[in-house]
Amino acid sequence: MRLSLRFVLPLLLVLAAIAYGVAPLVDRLTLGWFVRDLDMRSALIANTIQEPLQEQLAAGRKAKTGEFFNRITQDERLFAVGYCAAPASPVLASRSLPAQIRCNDLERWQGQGATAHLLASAQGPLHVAVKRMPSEAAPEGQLVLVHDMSFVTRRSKETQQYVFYAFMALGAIISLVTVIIAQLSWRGWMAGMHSLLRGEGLLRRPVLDALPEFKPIERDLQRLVRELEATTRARDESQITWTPEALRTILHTELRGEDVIVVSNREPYIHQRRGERIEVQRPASGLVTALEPIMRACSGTWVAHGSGSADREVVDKSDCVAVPPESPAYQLRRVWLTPEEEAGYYYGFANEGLWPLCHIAHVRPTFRSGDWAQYVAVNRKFAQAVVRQAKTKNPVVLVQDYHLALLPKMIRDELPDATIITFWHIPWPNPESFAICPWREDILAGMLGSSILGFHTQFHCNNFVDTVDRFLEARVDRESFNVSFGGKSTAVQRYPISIAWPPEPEMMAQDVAQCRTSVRELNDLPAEHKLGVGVDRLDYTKGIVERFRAIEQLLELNPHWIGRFTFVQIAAPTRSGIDEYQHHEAQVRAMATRINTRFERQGPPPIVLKVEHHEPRAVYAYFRAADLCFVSSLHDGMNLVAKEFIAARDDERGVLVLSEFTGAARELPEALIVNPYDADQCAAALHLALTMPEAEQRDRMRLMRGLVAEYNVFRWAGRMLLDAAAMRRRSRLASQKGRARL
Ligand code: ADQ
Repeated sequence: MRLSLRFVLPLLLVLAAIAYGVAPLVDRLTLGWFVRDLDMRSALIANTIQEPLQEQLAAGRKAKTGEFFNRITQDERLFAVGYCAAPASPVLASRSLPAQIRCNDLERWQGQGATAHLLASAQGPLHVAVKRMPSEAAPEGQLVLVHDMSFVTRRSKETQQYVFYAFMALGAIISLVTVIIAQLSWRGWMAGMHSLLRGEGLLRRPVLDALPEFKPIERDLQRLVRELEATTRARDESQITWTPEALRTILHTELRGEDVIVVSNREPYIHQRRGERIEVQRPASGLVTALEPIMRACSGTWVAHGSGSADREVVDKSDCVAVPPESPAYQLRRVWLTPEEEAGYYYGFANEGLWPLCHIAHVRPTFRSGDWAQYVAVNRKFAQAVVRQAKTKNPVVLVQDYHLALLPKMIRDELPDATIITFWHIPWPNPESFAICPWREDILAGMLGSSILGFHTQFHCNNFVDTVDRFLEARVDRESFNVSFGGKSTAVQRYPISIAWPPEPEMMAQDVAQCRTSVRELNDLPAEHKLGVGVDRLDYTKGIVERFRAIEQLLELNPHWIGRFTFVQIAAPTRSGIDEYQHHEAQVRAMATRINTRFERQGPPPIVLKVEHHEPRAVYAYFRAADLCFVSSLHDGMNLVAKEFIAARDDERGVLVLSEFTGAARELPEALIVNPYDADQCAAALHLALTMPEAEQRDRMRLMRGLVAEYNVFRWAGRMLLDAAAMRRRSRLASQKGRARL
């Protein structure tokens, strides 16, 4: 638009100037034509009246001649007529003959050129023509015919106007045509650039389509591009250092200009009211760390539940707020939930139903139809928000977790061309366990609205595919791990999540020796006291009870450690509105008290339980201060705490004791892998950890650090985006082939 104005306005101005410049030229030209016309007219009149006039003159009827002249000047154009018998005689004329015309001065009207015949008068310009009219009585007789030329001035004005309007119309037409051509070629150029960037530029060229002789060249070029692409990708992926920058590059090269939307229950920024002030909180979450670089790079939209007390105060009229607050880069679109919706959807169906169902942690899932109804309604609310936020008909939508299982299908129904990547952060159980869900088919169908469905481990992918095979009329391809259902295909893939690497410098600011000292002082422990840590949400799936049982067993089997070893359990309160979580917290507290009471006589307590949220920096200080970290989840999709502990140990010391039922155990065989239900085995692993030589600690830690560095969270997000981009390219190619066949 701006471009058009920049072009059109100057063009119109230039044309207007030309129109004004051209007008006098046109005037001069038309004047010449009119003078010639009037000359001819005068000659015609002279010829016509010659005979009657000479008769009257011969008869000597001068008065009658005057009347005759007056009569013929009634003609609209003929202004006056006069007759000179000789240069010295008086003029015999109609009443209107201007006084400047005298018989002794007639030569002045007989010169060459248009202006020689012009006479200015009060009535306007007059044209004077002198015609010879000899007779026997007056051989020098001359007839003067004066025509009114004011109509020339009127016409000249009209002509000027017409010329001006004609140029303006011409300018408008030229501008319009130019703007249309410019727009079309700009769009075509942009489309060409986009398709080139997507590696299909050569396919879209209508010229190549139209000329069959170019087909073989086109095919060769396509093959070359594909080969280049494949080798570059293979090389890139093995050589890529996965950083936020690498993620941005992928977005710019593979998904340039695409509309990217993230949807999760939890929001990346929470606005809380603290008296007069509004505070912005950033939940400590691996998910936010992984997805924020994507959002920043593509200025996308993140749709999430607005849960902060001041969230409504900062949004605009479409419920959006630009974040991060310090340098806004993308939109956070908040979805509002009523207390009933939150109770049914979040606490009810998601956390009392799906969470225990998928974790198989021996807590019975509770399924209520009221909760299910809220779950469906809230998923629909999120879907509507996504559809409303979509800027194109084929956005890339990243759906997060078990709160939004129905969302993929709901989005697919509205935006059939969207690329929907769903990531399931928790485990997927075997078909027998999943079968107890009364709405199992709806959940599966909802998830199969995804283009790509991701789990942390191959084991969870297998379980999901088995479950679909058991309960839906779907075609399952076990070689490619593709599920076809309802005419759409879903790729089921493994994308192990991780943490940001390297960790933020702020986390490592205090050196390990300082951390060891300060953490021990803070907990009243002697300087050389052995320290173990556990960091979890206070959730029954994390195996905190089993962990304490293992510590008790350690002290029972190796009393040497009583008073010499303390385990600090940092437990963030979570979902405390749910009965099961309240019972669990009470059980954990009671157990810590019982074990501490049992071993209290001999120095510091074996367990320090801190039921509170800690800032990431404080959590890292504990990781760096500890001799071991114990992760004893009964079932865990991945478990990021294990990876954070490894990241925190740049001194290459410390031992990780890790439950075999975590996704992390499949990637970290150098940890001491345990069955958390086997207290003896866990106690033995704790003893091994506390006595492990430093060299062995270093060897194990080095290997694990290498792995976490390489398979970090940016790789997790990047792999999904690369697969989505490839899927989009394939489907575009397929639709072009389809068109070509038609
Ligand atoms: P979670 O069940 O929440 O995540 P986890 O992967 O261990 O489990 O992540 C917990 C995060 O919270 C870690 O970053 C940890 O540092 C932090 N945290 C825990 N307790 C804390 C405390 N007291 N104070 C401060 N921070 C604390 C779900 C799945 C996992 C999966 C992740 C990511 O259950 O299996 O690994 O999603 O997909």
